[in-house]
Amino acid sequence: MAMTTIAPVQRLRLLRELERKVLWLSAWTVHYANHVRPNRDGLKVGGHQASCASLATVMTALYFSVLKPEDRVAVKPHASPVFHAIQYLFGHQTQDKLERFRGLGGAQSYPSRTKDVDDVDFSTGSVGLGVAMTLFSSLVQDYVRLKGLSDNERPTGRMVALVGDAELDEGNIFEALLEGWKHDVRNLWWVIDYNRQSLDGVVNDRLFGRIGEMFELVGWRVVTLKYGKLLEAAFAQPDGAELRQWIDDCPNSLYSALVFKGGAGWREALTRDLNQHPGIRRILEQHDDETLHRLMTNLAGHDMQAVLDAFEGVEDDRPTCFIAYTIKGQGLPFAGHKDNHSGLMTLDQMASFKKSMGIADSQEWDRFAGLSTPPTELQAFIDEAPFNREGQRRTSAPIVALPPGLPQPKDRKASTQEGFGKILNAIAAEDSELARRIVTTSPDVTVSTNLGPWVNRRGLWAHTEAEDVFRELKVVSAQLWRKTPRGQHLELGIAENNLFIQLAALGLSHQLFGARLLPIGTLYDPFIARGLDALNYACYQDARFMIAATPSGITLSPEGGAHQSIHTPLIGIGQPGLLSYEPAYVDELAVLMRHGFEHMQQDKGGSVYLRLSTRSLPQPERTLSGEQQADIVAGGYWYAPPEPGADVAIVAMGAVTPEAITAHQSVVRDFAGAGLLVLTSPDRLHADWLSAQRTRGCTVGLLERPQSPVERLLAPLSRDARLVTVLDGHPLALSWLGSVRGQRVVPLGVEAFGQSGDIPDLYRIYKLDTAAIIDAVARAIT
Ligand SMILES: Cc1ncc(C[n+]2csc(CCOP(=O)(O)OP(=O)(O)O)c2C)c(N)n1
Ligand SMILES: [Mg+2]
Repeated sequence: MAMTTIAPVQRLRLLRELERKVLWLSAWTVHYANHVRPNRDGLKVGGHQASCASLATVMTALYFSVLKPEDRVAVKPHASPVFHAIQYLFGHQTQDKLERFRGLGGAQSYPSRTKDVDDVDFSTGSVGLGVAMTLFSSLVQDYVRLKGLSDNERPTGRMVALVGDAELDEGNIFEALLEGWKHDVRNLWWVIDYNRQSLDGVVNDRLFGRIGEMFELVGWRVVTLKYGKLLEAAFAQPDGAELRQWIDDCPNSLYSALVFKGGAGWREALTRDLNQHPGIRRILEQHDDETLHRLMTNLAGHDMQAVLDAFEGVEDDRPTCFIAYTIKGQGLPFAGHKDNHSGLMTLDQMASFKKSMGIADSQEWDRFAGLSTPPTELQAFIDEAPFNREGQRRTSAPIVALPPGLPQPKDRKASTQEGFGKILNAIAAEDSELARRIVTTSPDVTVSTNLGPWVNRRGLWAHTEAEDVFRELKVVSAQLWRKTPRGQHLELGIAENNLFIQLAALGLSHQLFGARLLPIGTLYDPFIARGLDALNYACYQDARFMIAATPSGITLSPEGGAHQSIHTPLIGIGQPGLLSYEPAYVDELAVLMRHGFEHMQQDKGGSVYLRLSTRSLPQPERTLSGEQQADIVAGGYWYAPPEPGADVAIVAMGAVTPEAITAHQSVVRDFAGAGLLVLTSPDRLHADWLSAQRTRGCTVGLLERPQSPVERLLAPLSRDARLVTVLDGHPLALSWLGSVRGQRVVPLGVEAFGQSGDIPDLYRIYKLDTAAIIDAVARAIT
């Protein structure tokens, strides 16, 4: 489409008009949901009119003029209505969905990639995470470009975060900043909405005095948008410097309170403090209360020209932090009041606001009502917005073909963690599409989670080449840490939040940058909890990745209680978007990793969690049939099938399987026909069981009643058979099995913090050893 150039003055006028409309639509959307739409349950619907107002200028400037199609944006959660209003003006959002804001099927409370229809790049909601997401996405953009995996004809995009000032209290932002600095991150814009207010109150002044310095410390450019053009002009008047000083010194809380009080309040305060300066007296005389209020609230974050100048002044790829001084609720009746965070305009306030916006009844959703520019001119300007020039911005990428099976190490004894390292090492040795698309990352536990061999072959990723100094100096080491733009491992510092956000960004590369990646992250299983919100965030956005969490459970023994994971199997079951497996043997792991790579690429797939162990187990001598492989993927198989109608079975998962095997050998002497069931995924079994129940619910009366894998597995046992379940993790992960057919369960597992010890001691005191399993069988029977 031919781009018409528009005169700066005209552009400014049109943007100011649109800013008004964006402010109106966002406030109206929230108002409609709370006061106009019928309320059936008496709950406050909410929405954040004040938090929206503070970003109306910045977002109008960005979306209608500054952003390019290749840019990707994380919008602070509470500016969701502003985002939806802008998309509505673009024609990407419907009135119907705005009317249902925060209602079922309506525009989402916080921008959502998966639930909103209007081109959300990054979901937000849990403050801080969306901000870091832009940083890690920028690294991913460079990763795929430097490898030629994306369309390199396209310009590099800027990753933009619109950040609430209180978000900077979240530690994960600073973890990300440090990591970004280490990796020489570029093309990153963080625009801080410095409205000096958070949820409960006023943001700490002392903290913000330091924020700019923190960014500069890690190489960022800091652009402060403090005073708008009106105030700048006043400062140029005689004694104007006094006025500047007064505002500079004004504590956040006083400034906010005066914003709320308005012209009379400003006059009183300025008269009290600065009346001795003739220049100030003149300024006060020249302004009535209304214009004085406009002057004193003319912060640069609400001054369209100042905002445009700031954004357009940055042309290089250096990460830039814009600190935009704004006012929470700017332009709304409760501007500045510290309680306005979740405050809503009253009916009266809305009526006068509506009037001031020039909007008549029933014109509330009109795209151009109340504006003085002809609609055709505004529409033409909107249509020309560079952001939409290429239409659909979300990309897609073909699926990476997988071999029928992954390489299988043939050790007689091995742990699943070793197996994981060897499988990846064998993949790394191949020149395959699979090998090219895998990218690994780890928070300083690359070697101790067995990723070392993969990294040795495939190299560390960096923007520029850097030799391994140890190698150059001929110091012998098993690890070859050569950094290159071709490298396929992103080494992170120890911060599990960063790991999961990095995985989220890598795992969305097909939709963000048109390049399919198969990301694998490794960490110690207990530290999933450390990054759990970020993991949840990654899954919420439907990012696709694999995590190998190892070591796990009390089986890591000598490492002690601080490193033992107990409830991670429950996280595996409870976390949507994450399919979790805990294989006992390496051949199972190879099947599951292949399935994982497939699952990660399917439309209705998701991410994969492998809970692995460092315990070396004798490996079964077997070649898995197709049926066995399918069972392993479905969640479990009979290691020793029961006789039909058997009264007892042992059910084991993961590292404790050898104890279950020995116990089973003993149990069958007394209970001929007792079975041993090995589970690989209670998560999958449980989900498929519930889903089958739901399907049956709506097909009652049909002859064919679908049975889920767990129902089929337990079917050979007698109705009142006893199950002894055992895993190195919380017993609840398997105890639900009793509900499937009403069979009684004696669940073994770990319920308390662990301690150092060797496996025999720990399995004994936590009752996971052979004797405990036999004993549990005896108890189950009596
Ligand atoms: C991790 C997390 N903790 C708490 C919240 C609840 N919460 C939402 S917004 C907010 C403060 C927002 O202040 P700020 O970032 O300054 O945004 P503003 O509304 O002022 O634009 C809080 C505490 C959240 N969304 N996420
Ligand atoms: Mg704030």
